[in-house]
Amino acid sequence: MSGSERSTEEKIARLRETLNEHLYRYHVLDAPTISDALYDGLYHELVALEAAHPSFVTPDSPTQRVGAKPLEAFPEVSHRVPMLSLGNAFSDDDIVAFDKRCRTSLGNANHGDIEYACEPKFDGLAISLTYERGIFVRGATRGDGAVGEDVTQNLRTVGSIPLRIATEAAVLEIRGEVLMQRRDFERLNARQAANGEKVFVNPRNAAAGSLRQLDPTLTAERPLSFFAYGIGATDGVELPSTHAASMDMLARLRFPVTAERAVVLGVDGLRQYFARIGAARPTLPFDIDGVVYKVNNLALQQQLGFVSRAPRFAIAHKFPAEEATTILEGIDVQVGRTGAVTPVARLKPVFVGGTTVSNATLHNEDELRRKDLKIGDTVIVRRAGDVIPEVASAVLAYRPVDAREFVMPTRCPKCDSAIIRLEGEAVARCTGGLFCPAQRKQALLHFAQRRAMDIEGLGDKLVDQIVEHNIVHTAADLYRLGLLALASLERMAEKSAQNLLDAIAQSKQTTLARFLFGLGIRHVGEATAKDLAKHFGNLDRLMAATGDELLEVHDVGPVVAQSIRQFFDQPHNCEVVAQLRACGIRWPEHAGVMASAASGAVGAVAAVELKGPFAGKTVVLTGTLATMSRDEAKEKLESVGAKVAGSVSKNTHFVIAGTEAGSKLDKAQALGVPVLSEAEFIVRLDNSETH
Ligand code: D41
Repeated sequence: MSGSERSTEEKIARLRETLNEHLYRYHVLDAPTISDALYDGLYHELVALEAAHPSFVTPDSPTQRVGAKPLEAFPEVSHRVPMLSLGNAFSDDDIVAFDKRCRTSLGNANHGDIEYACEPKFDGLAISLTYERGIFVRGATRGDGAVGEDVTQNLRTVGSIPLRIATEAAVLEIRGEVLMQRRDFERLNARQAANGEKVFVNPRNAAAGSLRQLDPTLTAERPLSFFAYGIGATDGVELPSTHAASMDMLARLRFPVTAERAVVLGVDGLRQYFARIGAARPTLPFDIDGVVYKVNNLALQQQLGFVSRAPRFAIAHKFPAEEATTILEGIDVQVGRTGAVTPVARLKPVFVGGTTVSNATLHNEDELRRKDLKIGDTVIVRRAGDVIPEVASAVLAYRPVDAREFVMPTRCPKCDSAIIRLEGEAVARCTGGLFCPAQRKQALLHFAQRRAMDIEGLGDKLVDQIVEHNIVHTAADLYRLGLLALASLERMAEKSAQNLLDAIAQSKQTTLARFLFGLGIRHVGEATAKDLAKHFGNLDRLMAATGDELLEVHDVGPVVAQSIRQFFDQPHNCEVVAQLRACGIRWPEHAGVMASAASGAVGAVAAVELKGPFAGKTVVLTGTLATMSRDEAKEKLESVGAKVAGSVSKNTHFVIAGTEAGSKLDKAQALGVPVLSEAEFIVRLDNSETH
């Protein structure tokens, strides 16, 4: 390299440092020290130098934030460590219960009040940023927690996200929320309106829409912000021992971390924090929908672990619902799967809690009377975050003289059968049963859902059509569908009709628990269906069980037992079950807990064949898992029918790789054995049947 080249390279490096420093001061510290015009001047100087000397361009140059080409679609990214979701708390009682759960679970490991790290709950989109040896290499949306979308080039345009950080770590993954600050949102909407373009309803939607642009130059024009709230996968870094210290570390690495974070002690500390942030909420520059509490000590977090996909060590405490007033224009009725007739408020559309609401459930007749709602009333509509909207009350002072009382119809609007309400029951029901198209639709959707028979592609619109055209009456009819009947439906090409038939055929191999849940017996949810399947092991035994025998099942009480008995006492239901079996629906049967207990046999429960991704598979664990210990992972795998082996061979079905996985991972890759990330592992566990 010549002397002049060296000095050009140095000049470029200096400019880059200067510009990065000003970006940090502007976007993260919110304290710029130079004017926008001066910044732009320096920026264009760098652009010109880099254009003349392309070999000196580095990935962390501020010029690399823009200019990437539009994508056709976002590629998928597997999260190495799952992006868990957060449980919700809405009341002081919920918080007391959360603290109690933590203290109880920690038992002796904890003395006195628990220390909690608290932060506002940003109302944006959860994302992950991966840095390798300090360079930003990948940004992804949360997706389902296991697999998200690669939005790297869009995230590069976000000024507060550093393209390079001062760490030697081989991998450091930062998690946080992308959002749009209120001021930026107002400005963007004004600009959109002036250009005759779409105006966004709220900052969250604006942020989501901006992040999901396939053309990064469009994202670059949208003022997005980022706040970090956690750390995901790491490799080659020592993490501090508390969440608060991790956040301090991120702040030192120049990530935006909220100034509103705090560490408090016990429930009283949580209450004070909630009150403080609640009071500050209107003056914050961005929308928040609550606060988040996390057990501060990371070792204790690890010990608390998680349930399903939410950590036990953290909870989101949501702010009370937002309210708005509007007019109750009418009350319609909706017929559900079990025939329950629900009054639904038809409202003059009103903007509340971030969205426009035009319908709200009124639950049942008694609730309606208790609230004294009349058609024509001015009503208060309430909505909290992602919770369904409800009509809280009527403003009696505004009641018009011609306000009308709601009268529950005596006949079903869908099938004209009688609607009756039994003594002591809150709900009125359509007596049409499966004769009623509304009930039939709901029953079919329930049967086909992922957690039941899992018939992919059998959704709302399709069920509407096959029921309206009288092509399908019962679930058994699904298994007799032909290509011709399906292909004649609206928006149904032959290819999608065939896909649906394949999905229906595939659903025949199932488990007893899924099948039972799918039948839609009142009070038999997924958990009860699993308990019943485990207890009886076989459908005929369950169908023949007396009320008393049913009561022996774990968690089955008199109401559930009676409902099951009533279901199988209906010849019609037994007929459908028989038809379904005749159509080839199969599940592995076993002796059942009841049978083996009765015979006095010890350990006589036949090896149950489970359905699921790990059933009968040989799995090897390697590396460190972030959300559970090695023993827990082994236990979980075994409970879903896997065999956990110590070494990788060509007979290994999966290797589950945590962070810092070593030679086992190399061997798996050499042998072509599928490797799962921790996140993929957890999502698959969730889809597994357990012993
Ligand atoms: O501000 C937030 N929206 C926020 C979200 C936050 N401050 N902390 C969070 N912490 C977590 C855990 C404890 C699971 C790492 C979160 C989220 N999760 C989260 N965001 C979206 C899904 C989960």
